[in-house]
Amino acid sequence: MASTQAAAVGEKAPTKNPTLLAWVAKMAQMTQPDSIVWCDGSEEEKKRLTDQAVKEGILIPLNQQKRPGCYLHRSNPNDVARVEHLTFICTPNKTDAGPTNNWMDPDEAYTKLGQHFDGAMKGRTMYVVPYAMGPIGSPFTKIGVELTDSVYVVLNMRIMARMGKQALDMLGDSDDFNRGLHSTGDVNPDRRYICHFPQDNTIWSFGSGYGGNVLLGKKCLALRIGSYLGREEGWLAEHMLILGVTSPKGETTYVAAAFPSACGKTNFAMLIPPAEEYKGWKIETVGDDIAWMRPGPDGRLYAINPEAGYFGVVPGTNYKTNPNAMETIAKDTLFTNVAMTADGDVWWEGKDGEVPDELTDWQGRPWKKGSTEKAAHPNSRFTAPMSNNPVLSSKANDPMGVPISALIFGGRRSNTVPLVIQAFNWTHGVFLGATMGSETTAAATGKVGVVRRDPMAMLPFCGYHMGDYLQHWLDMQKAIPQLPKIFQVNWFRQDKNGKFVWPGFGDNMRVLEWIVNRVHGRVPTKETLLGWVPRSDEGLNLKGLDISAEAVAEATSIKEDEWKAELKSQEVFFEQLGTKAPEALMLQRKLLISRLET
Ligand code: SAT
Ligand code: MN
Repeated sequence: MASTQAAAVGEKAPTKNPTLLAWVAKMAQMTQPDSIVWCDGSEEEKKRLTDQAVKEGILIPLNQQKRPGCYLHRSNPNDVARVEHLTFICTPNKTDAGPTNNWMDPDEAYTKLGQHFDGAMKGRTMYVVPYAMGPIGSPFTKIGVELTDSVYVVLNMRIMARMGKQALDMLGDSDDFNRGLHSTGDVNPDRRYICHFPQDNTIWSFGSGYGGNVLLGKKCLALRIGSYLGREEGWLAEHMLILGVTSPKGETTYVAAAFPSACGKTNFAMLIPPAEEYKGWKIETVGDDIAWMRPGPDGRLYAINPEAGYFGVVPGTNYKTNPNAMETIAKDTLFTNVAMTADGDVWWEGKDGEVPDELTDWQGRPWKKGSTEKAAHPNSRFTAPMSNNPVLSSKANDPMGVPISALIFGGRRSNTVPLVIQAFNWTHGVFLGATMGSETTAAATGKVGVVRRDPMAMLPFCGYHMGDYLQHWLDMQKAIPQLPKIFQVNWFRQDKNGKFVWPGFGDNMRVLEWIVNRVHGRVPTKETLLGWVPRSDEGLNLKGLDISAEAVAEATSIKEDEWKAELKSQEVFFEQLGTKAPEALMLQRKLLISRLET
C-alpha cells in the first residue's frame, strides 16, 4: 500500500522535487487519502473545486447578480475563531517557546497528532497546495506546501496566497519549504491542535476548518514560523498592516502598523481621508495584516505583505466605516459565517441600510428582526483577493517591498492610552510596543473585552520566547542605519458614558498626517512623560471635525492614576519573562516610573 501510494504521488505530481515527493508520500501513507490532487492554481481548477464544494454543501452560492463569484460557507458552530489554548510551539526545550506560548515536546506532539492523523483522510481527497508567501521571485518570499483534506481551505488559500504552479516553479528542487499538514478530522474541539515545529519548518493542524487555524500560510507560517525565521535570518515578521500615504504634493510615505486581531487594521489600511480637509491626499494599501520587514540596500527598512488577499472581519463593515472594503467584497469573495437574505445576498450587524425583517442566520436558522441573537457571527469573515481593492498600492506586488518611515503600535483601550504618542527613540519605541495592552475581541475563542498585555500585537503569534523576541527588536536597531520613527496610537478611548471620544475611521487621517509630519521633521511637538505628543496650537489638524474640544482633550489626556495601574500590569508581564526580560526595556520602565514620581 505504502509504496503504491508513493508511486501514485510521483506519477501525477507536477514536480520532480525529491524532498517534496518523499514528504507528500510519507504524509499520504499516514493519513491514507483515497486520492491525491496537486493544485495548480488555475481558473479551471477554481471552477471545478467551487462546483464540487457547492455540490457537497460546503459552499452556498450567493445571488450572482448582486454578488458575482461570491459564496457563503457556514463553519461548524464549535469552530468559529482561532483557538489560542490549543495552539502549540513545539521546540525541544520548553524555554525556547517561552511563558506566553503553549508548549509541547516535538516527539510527543508528532506522536499525539500522528494518532489523530492516522487514517484521517480515508474516503477523502488530499489536496497538495504549493503556495508562496510574498511576490514570486522576491528575496523576502517563503514557499510553503499545505496538505489538506478541505476544499474550503484550498479555495481560501488560492485567494490568500500566490498558489499553485507559480509557487512550485519558484521552489524548484529546493528542500527549503514549509511543510504544512492539515485535516479537519471530525471537527471535535477535544481533538483540535495547531502545532508548530520551528526547527523542522513544519506545521500540523488537526480538527478545525476555520481561518487562522487552517490557512497555514497566514498566522502559522507568516507569523509564528516567520518570526522564528526572522530572528535566525535578521528580519522581522510582524502583525502589521502596511499603507502608503501620498500628500497633494506627491510625497509618498509608507507606514506599518500593529494592532491585535479585529481592531481595525483592514479599515486603517484602506482609509479614505476626510473629503474637504484632505483634498488631494491618498491612502493606498500594501497589506492589511502581516508585514515582513528587512533592511534594504539603502539602509532603510523595507516591508512586503506576504499575502495576496484579505481575511477580514465582516461585522461593522459598511460604506461609512470602510467603503473600499465594501467594494473589495462586492465580487469573487468567500463569506464565512455571515447571515443570508431571502434573495441570496449577505447581511451582518452594522451593514448599511435597514435591518431586514427576516434572515437566515450564520448557523442556517431562521432569524427575525429584533432577535437578541446576532444574525452574523461576531467573527464572521470575508476572504477577498487584494486585486479587488480599489486603493491597492501599485507596490503591493513589488518584490523589493516599500521603505517604511514609521512604525505604529495600537491597542484597543477604553482608557489610559492617549490618541497618539511619538517615542523618544528606537529603544523607547520598542518599550511602547512591548507594553501594548489591548481588550480581547471575538477573533479568538475566550472572553471578550478584557485587557491583556499583547506585545507588538504578537502575543498569539510569536513563535519563540517573547523575551528573545523583544531583544531581537532591540538588536535590529544596529541593522537598520535609517530607523523608522515609532508611534503609539489608541482610537478606542471612551468617555465616562462608554462613548468613543475619537471618531476614528477616516478621521484617523488627522493622526496619520501628524505622524507623517513628524517623520519628515515638519511639526513641533510637546514632550510628556510618555513621549512626544501633538501640541495644542500646531498639532493635529482638527478643521471640520465635528467633536468638542473636551472630547479631543479627553482622547489625548494622560492620567497619572491610570498610568500607575498600567505600570503595575506591565510589571507582571515583565516578571513573566524572567531573566529574558531585556535589560534595556527594564531601564525604560524605571525611567518612566521616575518621570511619574517626580
Ligand atoms: O487568525 S485569523 O486568520 O483567523 C484572524 C485573526 O485572528 O487575525
Ligand atoms: Mn490578524
